Amino acid sequence: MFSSVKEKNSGFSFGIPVLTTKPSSSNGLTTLTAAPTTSVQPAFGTTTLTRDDNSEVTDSSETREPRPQFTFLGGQLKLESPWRNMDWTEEQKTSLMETITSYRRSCEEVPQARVLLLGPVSSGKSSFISSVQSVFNGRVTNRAMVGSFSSGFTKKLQSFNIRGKKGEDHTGLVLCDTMGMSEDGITGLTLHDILSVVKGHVPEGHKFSPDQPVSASETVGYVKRPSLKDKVHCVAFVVDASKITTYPKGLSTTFKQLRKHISDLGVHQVALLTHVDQVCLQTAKNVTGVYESRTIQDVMGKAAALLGMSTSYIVPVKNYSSELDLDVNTDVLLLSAVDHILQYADLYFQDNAPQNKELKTALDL
Ligand SMILES: Nc1nc2c(ncn2[C@@H]2O[C@H](COP(=O)(O)OP(=O)(O)OP(=O)(O)O)[C@@H](O)[C@H]2O)c(=O)[nH]1
Ligand SMILES: [Mg+2]
Repeated sequence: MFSSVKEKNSGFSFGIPVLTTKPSSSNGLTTLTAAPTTSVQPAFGTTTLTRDDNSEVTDSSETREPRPQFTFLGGQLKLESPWRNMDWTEEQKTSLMETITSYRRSCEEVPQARVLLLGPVSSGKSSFISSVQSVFNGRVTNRAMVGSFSSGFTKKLQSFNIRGKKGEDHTGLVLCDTMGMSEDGITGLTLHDILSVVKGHVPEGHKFSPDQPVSASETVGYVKRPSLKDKVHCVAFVVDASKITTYPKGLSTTFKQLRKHISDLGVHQVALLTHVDQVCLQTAKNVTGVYESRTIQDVMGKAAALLGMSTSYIVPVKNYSSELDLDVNTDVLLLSAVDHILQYADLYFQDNAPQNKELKTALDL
């Protein structure tokens, strides 16, 4: 039913040259430079990156054993073959759009799969929703950003029906946007409020406030007895590739706690690794290189450690941020992420479909 990406195991791990973007004055393009603190540890041969002060960071490790799996290209580490296979074509884009548009839950009771995006502030949650909408709209739009940029950050629970191509009905997917989660345990969305959303108690449009936890007595419109359609059916964590090594230490503990509680509710979880264009120059130039980039493979490993989940649940994504036009490769990557999410949302329905529930209960007895 779904066209999943196939993973290949390469089993190498290297340091990440974190790249920062600097707007170029004349042509409006961005240039990528390595942050001054970057340590470039890998491989053989010589790789040269430029610091913010334009001095060169050179890594020459001729004494090490050659590793034939990848080659250097333009100062970047490039694997000789991609570690996940992806078909970067218009046909693949069309096929993924059709799969997503025709997606129907394995559970009649629920009209749409509700997927909650969760992640630190500015990780790219709203941008992902906006980017997916753009693909289906056929042009780059920033609808999900309404009300977010004006106040700085997303504060409310907002659900977005993903519409099929122009003139077509809604897909079977609703993406739910929230406030950025707490990185320090003080600001941002709390564990309590997140679990209230997952359980389906929080009404649409609810404005989160760390001082006012969601409660039956205080929250206007609190859903006391949520039905299956009110609940969240899959959680997609969103983390920023360019911040993976600088997120506060406590964030990993928060993610792991959260994952345990969400798993206890029977909800499957996946993750989106955004901003991949900001950690790999080749991918910034051409997103088809995403699964050939050693840097991104390495960041994926670090994201997996941060989230406490296997890399097979994580997909890289490049959101539309400053672009004005759609790019077919970026679309394929975005649609593959949606396809990936839907596979795990569907598992929830398989587990909770009345006939399967009866079977599960019988097996549990
Ligand atoms: N280069 C690049 N920029 C991105 C990407 N995703 C998001 N951005 C930018 O990152 C910034 C934050 O993105 P948002 O989508 O607002 O992040 P958010 O997670 O919704 O943030 P909060 O609502 O504040 O929690 C914006 O300036 C986006 O344009 C990406 O994949 N690549
Ligand atoms: Mg947002």
